Amino acid sequence: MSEGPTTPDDLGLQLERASAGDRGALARLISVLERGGSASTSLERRLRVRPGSSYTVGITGAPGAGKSTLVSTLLGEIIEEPGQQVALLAVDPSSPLSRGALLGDRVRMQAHTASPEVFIRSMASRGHLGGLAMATRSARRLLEHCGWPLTLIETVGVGQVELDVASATDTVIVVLNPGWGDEVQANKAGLMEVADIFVINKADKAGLEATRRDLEGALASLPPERRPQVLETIATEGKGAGALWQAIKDHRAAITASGELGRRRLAQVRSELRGMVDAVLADRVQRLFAAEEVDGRILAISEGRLDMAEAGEQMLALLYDQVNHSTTT
Ligand SMILES: Nc1nc2c(ncn2[C@@H]2O[C@H](COP(=O)(O)OP(=O)(O)OP(=O)(O)O)[C@@H](O)[C@H]2O)c(=O)[nH]1
Ligand SMILES: [Mg+2]
Repeated sequence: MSEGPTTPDDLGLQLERASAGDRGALARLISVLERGGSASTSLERRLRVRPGSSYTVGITGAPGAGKSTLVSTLLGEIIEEPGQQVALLAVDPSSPLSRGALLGDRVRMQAHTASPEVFIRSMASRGHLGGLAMATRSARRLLEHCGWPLTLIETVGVGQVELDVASATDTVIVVLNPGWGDEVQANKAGLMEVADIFVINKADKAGLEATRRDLEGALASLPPERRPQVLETIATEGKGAGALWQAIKDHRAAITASGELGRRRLAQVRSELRGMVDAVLADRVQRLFAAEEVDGRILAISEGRLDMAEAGEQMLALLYDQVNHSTTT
């Protein structure tokens, strides 16, 4: 694969092309974001939020819940509307276990890759511990900048990731199955916190009614305006995809009218900015601890010659020095 654009001139040109609908240019720019480094930073500097121009939907759920199958049928439903365009960012878990599934995804998604209304890209989730890769958030902004009005983000929900998805998307869909597993049960409160729409997929399987009762029982404690819709789908047969698309549109209309969307957007920006600063600091702290002068202090603490608080302050002083040095050079 080519290295893609790296000089600022290249980036500007590719961004123009991507904004004019060139999907190859868009794919190359996402690769720039994934690689990180200075080219990525200079691309980021060209991206501004375009208020009110786009919408993001997160789809999360346990491994194998049928998210990709569901998304694929949903894409079909969306582009049936004249003028609709939609981008999908599928966040691959780095686990090798998922390789087979990803191959399956590609085959399923192939039906859509040829249509000009759809842009599909899978992204690695590595690089940001357990969470939604920062590059995914950047890619979402790039898509918005390039005029894509709707972005779907598929992530495997394991623990923290649901919260991550909620802090990066406007409508959150949680996909469950009949007889939802123990890990989902254990995390029920967390899921209820983030879900705007629950989908019980694989509604052709046993245990559907019990799962619905269980879920609705749990949701009854929420105030009516915050109570998520519960839908049933059979993704492999395309059943329920139309109702899901309608539910997404209804949710969007409701949070737009109530002002909740505006609050969510501010929270998203806060979370992304915070994540960026955290990542830079973590990188600096890691480099600090790789330096030799740390070893002497560690030895001194372990031999009782230096106290932990004093050593901590010295380390922070070193960190500030490092920061000041790097901003003046
Ligand atoms: N019976 C039945 N099987 C389904 C349904 N939806 C998906 N499946 C099957 O479930 C398996 C997993 O589907 P995927 O769409 O890959 O699930 P996923 O949630 O994207 O999986 P990961 O991305 O690996 O977490 C596949 O074999 C699908 O064919 C359904 O509604 N009913
Ligand atoms: Mg999948």
